[in-house]
Amino acid sequence: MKRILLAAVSLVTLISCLSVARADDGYRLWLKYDLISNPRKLDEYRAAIKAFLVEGNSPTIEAARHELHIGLDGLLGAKIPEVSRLDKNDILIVGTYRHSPLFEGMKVRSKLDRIGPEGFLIFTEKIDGKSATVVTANTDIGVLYGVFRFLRMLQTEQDIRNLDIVSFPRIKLRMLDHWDNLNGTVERGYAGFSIWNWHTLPIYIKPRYIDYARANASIGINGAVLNNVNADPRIMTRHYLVKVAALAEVFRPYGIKVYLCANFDAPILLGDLKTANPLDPKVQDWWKEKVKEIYSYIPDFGGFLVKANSEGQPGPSDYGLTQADGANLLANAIRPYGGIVMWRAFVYTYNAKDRAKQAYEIFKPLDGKFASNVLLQIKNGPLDFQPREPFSPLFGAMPHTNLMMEFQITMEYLGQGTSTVFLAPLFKETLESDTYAKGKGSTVAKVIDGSLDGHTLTGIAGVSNIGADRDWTGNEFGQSSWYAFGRLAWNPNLTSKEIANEWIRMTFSNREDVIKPIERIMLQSREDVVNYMDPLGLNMIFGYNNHYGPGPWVDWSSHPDWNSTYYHRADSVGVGFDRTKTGSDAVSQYNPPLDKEFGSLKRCPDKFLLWFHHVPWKYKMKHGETLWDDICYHYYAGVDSVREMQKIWNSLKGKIDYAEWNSERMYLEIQEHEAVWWRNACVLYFQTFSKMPIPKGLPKPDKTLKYYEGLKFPNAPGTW
Ligand code: GCV
Repeated sequence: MKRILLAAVSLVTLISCLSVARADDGYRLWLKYDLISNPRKLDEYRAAIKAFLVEGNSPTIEAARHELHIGLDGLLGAKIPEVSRLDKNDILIVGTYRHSPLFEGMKVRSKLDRIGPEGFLIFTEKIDGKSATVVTANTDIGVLYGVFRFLRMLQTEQDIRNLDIVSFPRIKLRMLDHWDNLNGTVERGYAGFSIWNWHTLPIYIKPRYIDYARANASIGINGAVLNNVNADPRIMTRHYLVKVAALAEVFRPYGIKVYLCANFDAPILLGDLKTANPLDPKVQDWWKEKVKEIYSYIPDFGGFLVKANSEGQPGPSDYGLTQADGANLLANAIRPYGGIVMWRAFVYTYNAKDRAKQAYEIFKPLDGKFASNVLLQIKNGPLDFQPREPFSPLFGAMPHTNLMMEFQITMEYLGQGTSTVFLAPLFKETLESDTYAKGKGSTVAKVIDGSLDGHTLTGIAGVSNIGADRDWTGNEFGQSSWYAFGRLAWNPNLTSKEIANEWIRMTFSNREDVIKPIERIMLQSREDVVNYMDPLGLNMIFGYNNHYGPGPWVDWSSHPDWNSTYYHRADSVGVGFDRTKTGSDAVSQYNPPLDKEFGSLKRCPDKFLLWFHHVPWKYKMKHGETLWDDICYHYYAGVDSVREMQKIWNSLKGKIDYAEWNSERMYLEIQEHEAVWWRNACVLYFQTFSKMPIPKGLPKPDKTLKYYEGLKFPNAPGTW
C-alpha cells in the first residue's frame, strides 16, 4: 500500500512542479493544488496552518496524510511540517475521534452522533490555549473526506477562520458505473479506451488508478462498477478476479468498493450448467459458490449490477419468471457476505405501443417483492438519457422497494465527448421533480435518499465518462459533470451554480473575471443543447446506432422503437407523441396532479409538450406564435447560444492556461458546427411535414435535406 501511495505522491508532486513550466493537459483534474494566487489569502492560510498533525496510520489515514503533504505544500508554496505533538499555535489536527488526550476536551460527541460512518466535522478550536483547526470523524474514511473538503476550501479561497462544518452524505451508495468491455473498448465511451488495463493487471498498478481513487474520494464517490452492463461473464472467472482484486486493493484506502456486472446466464456461459433458471437448486448453488469464490479474492466486494432481459441480455423472463425472481436469486447468494444487488429497470421489448410505459408496467406490480439487499436502479427518465425527459414515474410508484437513480455522465445523447454540457442542471431537474407520491414535496431526491419511504439502503449511480485520454474525459469540461455527480450524490441540495463555481475555481482560476464568464457558459450549456437538438419535448431523433448527430428521418430499423419516427410522429397535422388518455395514456403513470397537468395541452409545461402531446403545426403557443415557428426559434436560438459561448470563451484568452483555453476553443468550434448541422437538418426535415416557411429574419439552411440524410460518420465513437 505504502508503495502505491508513494508512487502517487511523487507523480503528483512532479506534475505540480512542472505545471508552471508546461501547458496544462487536464490530467490533474480538480486536484491541482497550485500555489494560491491571491496574496491576502495566501498570507491568511499560511498564518493559520503553520504545521499539521495526523493521528493514526491506517492506509486511509496514510492517504489523508499524503494528500495533506501534496495539497498544503502546493497551495501554500512551502513545505508545511508535519508534527507529532501539539506544541505550537495554528496547527491543523486531523484524525478519527477517539478517547485520547488530544480529542478529550473537544465538545463534539453530539455532532459525531449525527454524521454516521462517512461524515466529518471541521472546526476551529482552542486546545490547551493553542489555536487549532480540527478535521475529525467517526471513521478514517470520514477523516479522508474531511481532508479533501478542507483542501477544497483552500483551493476555492474560502474563509477558514471560525469554522464549524458538519457534513455527511445523504445517499449511501454513490457509484460510478463503467461501461468498459474486457477488450479495452468502452460502450458509449467518448474518452478513448478503458481506464482498466486488463492485460497488465494485477501486477502493474498504473498511477492513474490511484489518481482515479483520489479524485473520486475527493467528491465522496464510494463505489465503482468496473465492467459494462452488457456483461461478459468472464469477468467472474479467476483470470479476471485477481485483477479485480488488485484494483480493489488500490481503491480500498479511499473508501471505494468494487462491484461487477453479472451476466444472468453465467452458469451456462461459463460452461457449468445447462440452465440459468433461478428456481433451479443447481443454479442457486452455482451462484452461492461463485459468490464465495469472489469474496475469497475480494473480501469487501460490494455486489452485482445486472441488466436483464434488455437489448439482448438474458434474464428471468427467459424462464417465464419475474424480474424480482431474478434479482432475489443473486441477492440470496450474496446476502451472507453483506453484498447487494443493483437490478436495472431499463427493461423493454421492441414492439411496445409506447416504450416509455414499459418499465413502469413491468416493475410497479413487483413493488415489495424484492429482497431487502436489492436496489432497483432506474434511469432518470422513462426512456434513455435524452437531453430532456420527465422523471421516470417509477420514482413515485414503488414505496416498498429500495430505488436508486441512474444518471448518465457520459454524453451519449448530448453531443458525446466533444460538446460542452455541464450536467448538474439536468441532474438537479430530475432530483427536484415532485413525484407527489405522498403529496406535494415528495421529490425524487427524497425518494432516493430514502427519507420519503424510510429506506436505509439508498443509492445513486452515474454512467462514467472516464477513459484513457490524458484528461480523463476527452474534453476538460466533461470533468465538471463527473465532479457535479459526486457532489450531488453527497448532497442533492447543492445548486448547479455552487458546484460550477467550485469546479471553475479548482480547475481554472479564482479570479472573478474568469469565474463569472465560465459559470455563464456552464449554467446555460444544457439548455442550449436541448434547444438545438430536441426542443419542446422532442426526443430520440439521433443518428442510427452511433447516436451521433441528427437522424429524425431514421425509420428503417426492424425494432420499431429504434426508429426516430416512432418518437416524433410528425405528419401533415402536427408533431409529438400523444401520451394523453386518448393516446398511449402514459400520463396516468404519474401521480395526481401531474397526470392531469401533463395530460392537458394547455397546462403541460412547454419543455415536455411534444413528449406528451401530438400538437398541430399551427397550434398557438403561450406567447402567440405557432408551434412550427416556436420549434424554429428554439433551433436557431440553440445555435446562437453556442456562438455566444464561443465569444465568452474567446474573451478568456490570456486569463487561463493557454493549452486549456485552446483545447476548449477547438471543441466549441466543433460544437458550433454540430449545432448548425442539427438545426438545419431538423428544420428541413420537419418542414417536409409542416409545409410552413422558416420564420422571417432567420437565415435559410444552405444545404438540402438530402445532403444531411446522406452524411456518414465511419469514425464516430460510441458504437462498440
Ligand atoms: C449499455 C442505451 C445505450 C446502450 C446501453 C443501454 C443501457 O440503449 O445506447 O449502449 O447499453 O442504453 O443502458 O443498457
